[in-house]
Amino acid sequence: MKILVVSDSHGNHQIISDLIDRYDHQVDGIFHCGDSELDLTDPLIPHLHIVKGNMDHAAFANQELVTLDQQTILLTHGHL
Ligand SMILES: [Mn+2]
Repeated sequence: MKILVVSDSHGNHQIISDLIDRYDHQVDGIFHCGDSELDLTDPLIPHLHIVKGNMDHAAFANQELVTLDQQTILLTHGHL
């Protein structure tokens, strides 16, 4: 299993878009650990497992459990 983990992009939409363009078809999942500052309606969202950070205003979940390849991953920002 290969995953890509990113966090705290703080409104840098371009870098998340670039990561998705480059890695979406090379990894089993892209995990954003919060503070993306993306909107819920952003077209990048369907490409991500994403949670809420302390600087996010969108109603992402505070944590998410994702099972891939029989491995369970806890996705959280960590501020809670
Ligand atoms: Mn933060």
